Amino acid sequence: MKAAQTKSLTSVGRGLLALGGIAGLMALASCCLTPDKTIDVTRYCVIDLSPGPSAASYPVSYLPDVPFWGWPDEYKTSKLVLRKIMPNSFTMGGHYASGNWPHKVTLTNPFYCGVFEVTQKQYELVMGTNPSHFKDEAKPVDNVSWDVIRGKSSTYNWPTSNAVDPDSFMGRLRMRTGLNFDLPTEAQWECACRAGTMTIYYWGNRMNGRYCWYMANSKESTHNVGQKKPNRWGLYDMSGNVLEWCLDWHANIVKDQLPSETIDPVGPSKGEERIRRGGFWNCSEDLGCSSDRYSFYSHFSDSQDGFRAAITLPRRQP
Ligand SMILES: [Ca+2]
Repeated sequence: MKAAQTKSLTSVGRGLLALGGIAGLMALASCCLTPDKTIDVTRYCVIDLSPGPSAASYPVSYLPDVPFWGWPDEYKTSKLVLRKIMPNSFTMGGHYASGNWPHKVTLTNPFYCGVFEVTQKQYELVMGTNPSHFKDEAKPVDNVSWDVIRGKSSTYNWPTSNAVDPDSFMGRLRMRTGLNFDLPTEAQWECACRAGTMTIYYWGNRMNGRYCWYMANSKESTHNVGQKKPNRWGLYDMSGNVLEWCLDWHANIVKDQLPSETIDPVGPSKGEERIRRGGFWNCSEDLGCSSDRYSFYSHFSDSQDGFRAAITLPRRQP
């Protein structure tokens, strides 16, 4: 597409220059500088965390696209970057699934999903602490519980309420950015993971170590985020590295009780364990697929457990 646009502009430019001199050059400049109205200038949301854990606010900015040379390291340490995902319908569940039967899900709100798992440096810049077992600033933060990320009071009991503890990771991000930060719902997570695919993994139907860190290539450790190939929407490590907490309570999905379509699912109203998704550094190859589900008590955590940030947007954008 970019090559085609360049060729077109070059052709237009030659024509304008043929008209002669400065007038032609000015027309060419105007042509080249006219913004493309199809570009979403807020496709990527960037939070500058460098003011640190005591900051009153974090600067928020937006980008229309990935930088030409890819995401610089600062987006894995001192900045947090999330990609916008538009409302859509997709088939959730399927292959190898531990009870995750295929079913149609429609998400009616756009949402931002973290391009990377939240790293240790990012966590430390927000919270001032680093609980991780595998230490490195660009590795995903691990050993974090659902309760630590959102708050452990029963007040913070998704989906009864979307409130979070003001002093939790999500609470601090909300207060310092004015944005509706939270974990993704399980449906948002799988939508982001699949990125429009219906295959077993988001890259195809067979395990491929170029896309994820798992038992066969992790050397029993997490790794810096963003080193493997991303999915079609540019999200990294959706399979492998650390498991990612989702908002939902866990419940078995009963095949015969599934509705024909679920709209904006938020999970069961109560449960004992919260959902985690996406496989991890020590999982076997069949556990890193797009539909596999894990769960754990919300106050527990170990070296498998990390997360990805999300922001659900209003249904209609101005
Ligand atoms: Ca992961």
